Amino acid sequence: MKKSALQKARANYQPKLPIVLTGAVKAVEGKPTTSVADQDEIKKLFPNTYGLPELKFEKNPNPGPGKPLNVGVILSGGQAPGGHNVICGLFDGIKKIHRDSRLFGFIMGPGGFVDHKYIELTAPIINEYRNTGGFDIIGSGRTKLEKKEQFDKGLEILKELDIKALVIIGGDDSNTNAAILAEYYKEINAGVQVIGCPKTIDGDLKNDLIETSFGFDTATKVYSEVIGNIERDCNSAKKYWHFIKLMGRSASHIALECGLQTQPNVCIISEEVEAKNMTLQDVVDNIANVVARRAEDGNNFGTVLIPEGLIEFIPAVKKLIAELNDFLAANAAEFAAVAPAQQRTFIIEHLSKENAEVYASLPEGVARQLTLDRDPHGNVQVSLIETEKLLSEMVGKRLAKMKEEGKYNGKFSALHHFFGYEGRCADPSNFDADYCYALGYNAAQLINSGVTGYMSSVRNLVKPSVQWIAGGIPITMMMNMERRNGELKPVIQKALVDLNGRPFKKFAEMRDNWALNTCYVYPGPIQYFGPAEVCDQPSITLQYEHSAK
Ligand code: FBP
Repeated sequence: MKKSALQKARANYQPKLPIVLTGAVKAVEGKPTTSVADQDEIKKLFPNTYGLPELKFEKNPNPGPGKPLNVGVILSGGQAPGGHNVICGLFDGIKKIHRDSRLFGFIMGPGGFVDHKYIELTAPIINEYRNTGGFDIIGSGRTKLEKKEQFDKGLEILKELDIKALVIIGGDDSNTNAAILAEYYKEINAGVQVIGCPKTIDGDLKNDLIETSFGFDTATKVYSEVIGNIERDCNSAKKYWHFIKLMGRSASHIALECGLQTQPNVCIISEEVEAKNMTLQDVVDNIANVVARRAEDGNNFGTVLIPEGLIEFIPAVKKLIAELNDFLAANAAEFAAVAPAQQRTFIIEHLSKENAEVYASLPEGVARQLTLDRDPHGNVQVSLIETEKLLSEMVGKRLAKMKEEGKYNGKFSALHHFFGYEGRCADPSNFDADYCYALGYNAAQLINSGVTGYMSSVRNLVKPSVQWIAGGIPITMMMNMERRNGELKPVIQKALVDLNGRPFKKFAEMRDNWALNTCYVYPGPIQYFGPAEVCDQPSITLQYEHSAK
């Protein structure tokens, strides 16, 4: 396959490991853990894997002889930069423990595990993918691993290949399933360990011991580069308002990080919209006011960042979605039989009065999307809702009204963008290349320590990578009970933007200035070679969250 000059040069990059992982390690146990909420329920559901201690690796001056490890790996859910390096680190880690260790990759996500589709990942294959973006080494998928039959079917292939450990690289939903699988294999004495790895560009799988999910750093740097380019265009032509929707299914971490990097005129944070109990019209009015104030200074241009999950955070819409989820889960067949043209009326007739009114007030496209198929984890597919167009249309209408009232006298011409897929498979930044390689290498050490139901944890990430701390945390520790598809289920608690956290507070201090004055910052493309201050900076979110600690 033809390679670009950068690809060839990048293949030789040697990710930097935390110093502790450069030799043999021993796992030191910390305190027993409890789940973040609903302790009694989670304990009951995970009798074999609840309450395990945190683990931290330390150097082992007297290691015993290593044994060969056969390991399986699955990439699950949306792509995130650095996934290949997790697999490369895992491969190198198990080979270091014993050169006869073998790694098997299940094809196209959890589905490949259940259907016994796999390849052995050998050194020539691994070497082709070092430091590259994408998940194409084995592919990914969103099949939800949750049923006993799937676990049993998967176990058949694990037994056949003599695989003793499975590494699941995924987001909160996939790691929830990793915990359920770990519990089940422990309960039936299957002799298979399950280890999770924190992946998602959305940045919402994090806590004190998982400081960030991998891929967030690279994806936000790619989006920020392009937002910066748009801002510069916008500031040159001075005639368009750019409405830019950014991926991040639920939490607004991506929008906030890109906002901090590029200083746009408006950056909406869904969590704030929810906390302030705002309506869609409130959000629109806020943007329209900024447009009008800028127009007074003769500035008929600007940039607006919109998080993908906004709609779901508007309290009235959130309530509506909750009722719709339960209703559609319970009446799937009946709803499927209704002709598309009648579906809106059918829904309105079956919802509670309050939710029916909200549903009826939504533009046709948004209303339709809310009733379309959920993803396998029961989530509304928010990336398909064109919020950027919806908002700009509503802002246009509001401005027209303000004009009539003599409160606005400018020009409003809007352009729309959606950045998501542009960043999910980018070549990992140095940060993600190092972090991912360390996560994979560390997963090999967790397997070698014999534990199950743990997530690979590498932290102290604002320090140079050699100073990173490596260990593992029980996945059950991150869980609480939530309603999914009409039922209460144990799931990893999503980390939303903390409105009391430093990243949001810093943003809130500066945004009024950014709104009126043009304060754009142009981050430029990710740099892989050059001085550390240009190439190795972690995200601003991570810096604000951890540099003060
Ligand atoms: P994960 O949580 O699986 O990492 O996915 C992240 C994401 O990129 C979201 O930001 C987005 O809403 C979703 O995937 C889109 O997924 P798909 O391309 O499968 O529709």
